[in-house]
Amino acid sequence: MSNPLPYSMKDVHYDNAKFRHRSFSKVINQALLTRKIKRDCLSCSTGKFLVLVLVFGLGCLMLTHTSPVPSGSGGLANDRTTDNTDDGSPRFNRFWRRAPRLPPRLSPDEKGTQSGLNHDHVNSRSKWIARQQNVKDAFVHAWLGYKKYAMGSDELMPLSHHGVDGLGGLGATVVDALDTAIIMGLDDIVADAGSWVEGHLSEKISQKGHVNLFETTIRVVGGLLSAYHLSGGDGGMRLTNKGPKPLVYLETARNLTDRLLSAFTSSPTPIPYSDVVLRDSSAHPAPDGLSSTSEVSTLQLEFNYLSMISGDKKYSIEGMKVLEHIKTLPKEQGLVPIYISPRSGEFSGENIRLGSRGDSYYEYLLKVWLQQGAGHHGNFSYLHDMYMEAMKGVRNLLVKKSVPNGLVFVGELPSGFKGAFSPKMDHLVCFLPGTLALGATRGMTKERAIKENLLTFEDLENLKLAEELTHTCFEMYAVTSTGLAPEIAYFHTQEFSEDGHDGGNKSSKYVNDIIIKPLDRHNLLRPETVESLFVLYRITEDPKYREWGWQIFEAFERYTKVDSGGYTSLDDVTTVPPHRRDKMETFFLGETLKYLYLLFSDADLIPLDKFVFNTEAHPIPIKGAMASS
Ligand code: DMJ
Repeated sequence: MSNPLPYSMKDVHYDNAKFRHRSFSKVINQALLTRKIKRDCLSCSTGKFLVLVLVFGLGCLMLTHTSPVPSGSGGLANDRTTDNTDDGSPRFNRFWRRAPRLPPRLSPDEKGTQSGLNHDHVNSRSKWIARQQNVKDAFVHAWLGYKKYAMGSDELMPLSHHGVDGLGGLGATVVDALDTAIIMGLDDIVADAGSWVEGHLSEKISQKGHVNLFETTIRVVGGLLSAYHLSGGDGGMRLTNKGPKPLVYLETARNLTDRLLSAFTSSPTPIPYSDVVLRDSSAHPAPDGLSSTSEVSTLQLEFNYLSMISGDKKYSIEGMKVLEHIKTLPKEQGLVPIYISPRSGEFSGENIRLGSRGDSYYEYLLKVWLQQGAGHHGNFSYLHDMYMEAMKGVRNLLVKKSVPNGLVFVGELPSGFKGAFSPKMDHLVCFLPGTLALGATRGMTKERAIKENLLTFEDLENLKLAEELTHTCFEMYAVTSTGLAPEIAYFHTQEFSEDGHDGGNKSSKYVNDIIIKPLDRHNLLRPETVESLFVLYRITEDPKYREWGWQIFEAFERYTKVDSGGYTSLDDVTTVPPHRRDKMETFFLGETLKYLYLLFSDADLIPLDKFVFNTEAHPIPIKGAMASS
């Protein structure tokens, strides 16, 4: 049996006429032939001169030119070294056995990547540009449905063609969508939304009743502040010329936040009440007297930035008092109960989770610290300490693996540390991988952070957990019949299992790992998983996150798009076709489509080392970072 030729020998016979050697005799023959053909021309003295120059030039070329044969190329490289003199100049005898000019030699692996590198790069870039355009088209479709049937209402009911005020009646979809339209370069929508804000929002603010402090801050104040920055407000950047003057956004945000401040000033402790009546700037606690821990601690990015651009410190002072107060409260490994009392200032109950009412407490510990320049401005390091301690608590107390296939998930402690562990994970928890990755590298790529030796052991642990949890969050989509995640999933563990409640996609490897109970099967078009895919892609540069995002986007297109305009929530993601609810949440435009668009964009569009996204995906500049751009 003959041995196959080693790779280097096969490569010598590379057959490409472009690179083939022409012998010296061939060159002379060809010159004489040319001379014969051109005899007439030779009769003129210019012609003779040109032929002489040609022959002389060719001779010089043969003497001086060396083929760029890379080292390690077997026989050919040896030929070249023996042909060279000590000082590297070629000998005359190289004429007769000079190596053919070969293309650069590549190992089989390199061949796979490099030979098609540019081509693949161009192909892949145009693929993502096209997919990004699909997301933009989806946003336009969502906006046009809202504009046609619900302009000025908080949300669109896309099936019944109505608007509904589920958030107090401040036109929340307009403001939530505005900065997404700016980022996507959709000038017509920016003009529409901007002129609605200028013409109607202040009046609504002065007339409306009840609003929730947290929802109004993250969606409306946050949206206005981002629109202010992205339209050139504080001189940072200007992505649009459309809409009103940026000052309109700032003044509207101030008018609204001045009223929201009553939630702080009416409370006997630094913990604000949950609700505000806008028209008379009064505030009161929720019926049970309690505020959500995540709600009172998810106002500070917005209030700090408003203080910065307005020059009025009162917003920042009130907001930061909450975090300074929570710093003093007892915690177990940094984890906190999901309720807090504005009356006593203490946590209430023992329920611990990173889903609803707990989630963005952990997110803002990190992001407020990042916003303040990660310790470069003022003394905010206590926030980072609280964040790191809490993440250690998450790893120690809440992270487990499913059976049979070992998906890593974050469960809950509904009765506190001494009570039983529940393998329940809200879709809301899928914000966590993005936050963990951001916290580990502070927005730079993993490659650079590792090269510059910037990651501690704990950062690496958090990054690893981020990658594992992002996978789990993606599988919460892939395991269902529609390819869309349920609102809540349970994980099959040694202690917990429940038959007959799988996601419906029997070809998923994880169909027995993830349990979806009948009451948890709805999908509200939520953003958390695509948010984490975006952050993980920016940080790891692993294209799988983009592919997963595209798969999720396609499922939204297939099952939630409403022909007459808009997208709708679903009742049950495990059955096809899914029964549709009649509601398009504002965060579908404010967050879900924005994160998908950014997932498919270049990394210099809203870079993670210059902006933090508030919990509603409104980008806010990091203090001091814009100056270095
Ligand atoms: C959004 O309003 C915010 O992301 C909030 O922090 C959690 N819930 C929704 C989206 O799911």
